[in-house]
Amino acid sequence: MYRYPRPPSSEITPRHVFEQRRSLMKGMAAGMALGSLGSSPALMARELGSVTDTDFGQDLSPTPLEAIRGYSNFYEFGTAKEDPRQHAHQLRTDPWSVRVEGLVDKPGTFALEDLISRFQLEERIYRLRCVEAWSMVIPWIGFELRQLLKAVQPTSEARFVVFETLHDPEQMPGQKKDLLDWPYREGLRLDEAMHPLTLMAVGLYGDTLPKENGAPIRLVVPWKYGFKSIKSVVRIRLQKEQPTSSWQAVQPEEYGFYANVNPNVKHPRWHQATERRVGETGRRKTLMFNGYESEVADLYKGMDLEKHF
Ligand SMILES: Nc1nc2c(c(=O)[nH]1)N[C@H]1C(S)=C(S)[C@@H](COP(=O)(O)O)O[C@H]1N2
Ligand SMILES: [Mo]
Repeated sequence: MYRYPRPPSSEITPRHVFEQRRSLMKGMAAGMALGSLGSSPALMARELGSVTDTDFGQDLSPTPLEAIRGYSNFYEFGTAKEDPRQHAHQLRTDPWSVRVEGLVDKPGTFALEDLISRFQLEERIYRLRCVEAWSMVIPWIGFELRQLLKAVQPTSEARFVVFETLHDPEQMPGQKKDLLDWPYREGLRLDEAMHPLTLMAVGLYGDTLPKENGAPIRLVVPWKYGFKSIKSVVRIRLQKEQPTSSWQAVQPEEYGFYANVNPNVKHPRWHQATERRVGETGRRKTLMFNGYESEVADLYKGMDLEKHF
């Protein structure tokens, strides 16, 4: 179903991802096919393909762009919520490429513009629930990670997918501090990575990704706590062993490998049964798997979710 909750026009940046894409593909034949598009995000979303709204309730009105940009976690640029907005401009995102390697038949280094032109982009309006018990609703633009994984052809040995953020302490001064096991690293089971909800986002609100939100390409796994959705990805590796994520490495009792949003599994520091939607005053009940239970529960059938938190 096509549905685009239209934000106030002041929140829409007029340049949109398609103009970016057109300029990236300047001189290429594909650029001509995009030439007839109008500038409205709604039209753009329709042209991109489907708009997936997996919630039939009222709780998917997107959080204003200013809040999404101004309240974020990106420890490479500082630990306060407003730090990334202030400092992420230092990140150079062009040129950018993503190396995909490990247990695959066709490893490769993909330039960002190749990923954008090769895979079907869609708008997906997803909840994002941070383990710190705040949440947002973000209208992402991206492609399903499974498209990229299929392209590199995982071998029968591959069980897990590891993601890494750029490691460059000159551009990302937070990496000079002993906060995390840099570069920021996350992992998924291969079946989680192949799930159709799992996105590689290259934009939000109809534009390219703001740097503070993980430009130019980041992972989005909407049923897991936000820390799994690693930003500014440069490397994806398929492997046999379950990896240890950067957060798990520093605080294994707080951050598990699975990190599925679960109101029934306690966390030592934050109450997980409810959450504060950024911009709202009251609290909402946290939904099992962040509201995506019907789509993802099968992935965890028979697993003890207290133990595999
Ligand atoms: N590289 C990197 N990725 C990261 C983080 C980070 O500090 N560094 N923070 C994570 C956390 S804790 C959250 S909640 C989300 C926040 O994404 P947003 O700022 O786009 O809302 O990014 C995740 N990805
Ligand atoms: Mo988070």
